[in-house]
Amino acid sequence: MASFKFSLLACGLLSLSLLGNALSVPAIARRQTNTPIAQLCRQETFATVLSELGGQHWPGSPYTSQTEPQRRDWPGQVLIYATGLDICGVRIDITANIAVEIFLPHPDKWNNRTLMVGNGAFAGQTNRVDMFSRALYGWTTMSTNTGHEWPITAGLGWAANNPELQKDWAWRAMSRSVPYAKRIVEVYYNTTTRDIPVKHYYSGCSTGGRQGIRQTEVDPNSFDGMLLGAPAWNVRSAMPVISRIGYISRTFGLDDLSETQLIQRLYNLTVEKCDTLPNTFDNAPDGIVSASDACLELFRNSDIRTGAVWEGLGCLNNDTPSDTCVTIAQRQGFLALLGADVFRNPSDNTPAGDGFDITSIKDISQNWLEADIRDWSSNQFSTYFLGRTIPWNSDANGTALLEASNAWDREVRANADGRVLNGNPNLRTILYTGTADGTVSSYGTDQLFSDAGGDGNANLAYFKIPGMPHCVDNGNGAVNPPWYIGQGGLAIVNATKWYMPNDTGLVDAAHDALIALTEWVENGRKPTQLIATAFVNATNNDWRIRYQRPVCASPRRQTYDGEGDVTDIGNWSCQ
Ligand SMILES: *[C@@H]1O[C@H](CO)[C@@H](O)[C@H](O)[C@H]1NC(C)=O
Ligand SMILES: *[C@@H]1O[C@H](CO)[C@@H](O)[C@H](O)[C@H]1NC(C)=O
Ligand SMILES: *[C@@H]1O[C@H](CO)[C@@H](O)[C@H](O)[C@H]1NC(C)=O
Ligand SMILES: *[C@@H]1O[C@H](CO)[C@@H](O)[C@H](O)[C@H]1NC(C)=O
Ligand SMILES: *[C@@H]1O[C@H](CO)[C@@H](O)[C@H](O)[C@H]1NC(C)=O
Ligand SMILES: *[C@@H]1O[C@H](CO)[C@@H](O)[C@H](O)[C@H]1NC(C)=O
Ligand SMILES: CC(=O)N[C@H]1CO[C@H](CO)[C@@H](O)[C@@H]1O
Ligand SMILES: CC(=O)N[C@H]1CO[C@H](CO)[C@@H](O)[C@@H]1O
Repeated sequence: MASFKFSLLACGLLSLSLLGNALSVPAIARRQTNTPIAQLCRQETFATVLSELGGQHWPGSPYTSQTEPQRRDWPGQVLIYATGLDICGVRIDITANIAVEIFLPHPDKWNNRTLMVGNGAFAGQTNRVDMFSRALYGWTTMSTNTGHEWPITAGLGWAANNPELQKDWAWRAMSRSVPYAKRIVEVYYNTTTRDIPVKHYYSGCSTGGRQGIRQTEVDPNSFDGMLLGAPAWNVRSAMPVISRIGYISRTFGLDDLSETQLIQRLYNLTVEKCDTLPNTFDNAPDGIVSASDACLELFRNSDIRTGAVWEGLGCLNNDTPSDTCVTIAQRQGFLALLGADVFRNPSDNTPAGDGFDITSIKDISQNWLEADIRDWSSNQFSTYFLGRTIPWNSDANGTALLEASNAWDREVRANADGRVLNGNPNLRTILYTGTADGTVSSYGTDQLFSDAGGDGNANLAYFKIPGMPHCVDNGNGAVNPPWYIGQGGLAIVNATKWYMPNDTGLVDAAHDALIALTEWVENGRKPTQLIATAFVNATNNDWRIRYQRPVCASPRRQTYDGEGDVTDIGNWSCQ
């Protein structure tokens, strides 16, 4: 099996690098029908669906204009007859702007499952990397462009004065793409006549997580199982809160750039003070703050001028700015960034945001404090989505932004409601988040879990991964904790990283949450724990295993037995 996986992936990369040259590759699986993929992957094969559902088929049109966006591209050109891989790729423009893309493995290699993968942020483009990495393992994968073709790096201008495009992004592109893709699958594999019991899955993180829930609201029968990471479900509050991050960072002087140094020092201090904490479940000296709530309390309860907990930042009670001093204002700004208490909904005075875990400070910094991002997340959101520029500093409590954002969501309907994950007997959901997530706060994901019925929902399993930033390790972690559970979205980091480590044997229900989900949906085995993996250096494509640790489904928690090597999985259990 291991060598099968290896040759499959190796062949894939080889033929990609030769850009579709007809090259002979070794047989990688014995076919039953022996029908060459080129014979199946023809425009005529899809003609039925096209005439039935409308849309336009674009065989083999290369996506040369999209090599850069989001680094999610297939490295090379589009495949339509990926002969060496035995995958048929097809893109259909359902409307003038909504496209769906589908990768169809050869029928003899198909695992009878489909996987819709989600997108990220406001970017418009099909997510080919997540599609590709699972198609190699026999999944039929599909993805929507969310209704616009626009690299995230080009900002949010695509949405300007265009609520229809915004609705496509919010839910409509997905709602058109899912049934369309399913129908393609039906026809391509002849599933009805052959009586194949197809199971439909979903995997996405951040906006991708939100899209899965939103699609389930539109059609509760869309999927049999969903793997949802840090769903950005609360868009209407999150965007104003992100604007507030810009406001706070400027007000408290966290944006002058000794920033990297400053943020690193604040982060280091949290680890120094909270790596282990008495009277909490975190007794592991592993450089990872697991009991982050208790840690935040420790900092909040310590006098900002004289409290010993702040000592490591220099200039305690002597607020003279210097290279080695984190000023009192900056310390206040640090706490303000983490809190939701400043920013309240105008209607009912409830906190607009959920606050961030204390160790998410590096993720906050990387994702929101940098000047170019701060501009698009605050000003561009209000300018292009809300229809008028509401500057980050127009209103200290954010009332104007929040009101406009709530009004916007009443029309566009981007927010997703976790209650839809409860009470649907045909839907199993695995939800996960990282406690160092500074983009979609893990407290927000806690809220979603609670809305969805929490531990009382037998069809829901929730994993909180200590030390994991947003969706994936985005390269800012000095610690690099075990976070890998086969989640989607690694394409955000670097498209050359096909997330499947082909040589580590991790593509199984113990290590890979999507495989665990299939076990649950198809065999009734609900996952109670997953083994999370840290690699030697994922940023550098070095996928050798560094160490592993269990992560446990709520309400249990990964617990160190108190003795021996903290990187030895044998010294951990779910309690
Ligand atoms: C898919 O379903 C068909 C029909 O039930 C079955 O013959 C085949 O073995 C299934 N394939 C897999 C990989 O389970
Ligand atoms: C579908 O399968 C049935 C039964 O095997 C077969 O008779 C029919 O020709 C197939 N249709 C297509 C379009 O392949
Ligand atoms: C933070 O801690 C790391 C790891 O201990 C260390 O390498 C780094 O120099 C520290 N950074 C600062 C700014 O203190
Ligand atoms: C927000 O600030 C405005 C003034 O800018 C004030 O009128 C309003 O009462 C404040 N709202 C809340 C909820 O604090
Ligand atoms: C991992 O690789 C990246 C990219 O090459 C490099 O910048 C980083 O220093 C490496 N990290 C470690 C811990 O070696
Ligand atoms: C992706 O990673 C590869 C290998 O580490 C590196 O050469 C390349 O520059 C990276 N690409 C981007 C866009 O970061
Ligand atoms: C051990 C092993 O087979 N590793 C391979 C995994 O896939 C990459 C990409 O094809 C290869 O470069 C590795 O050699
Ligand atoms: C149960 C178990 O595997 N314990 C391990 C704890 O860590 C030490 C190394 O520090 C191992 O020797 C033990 O086997």
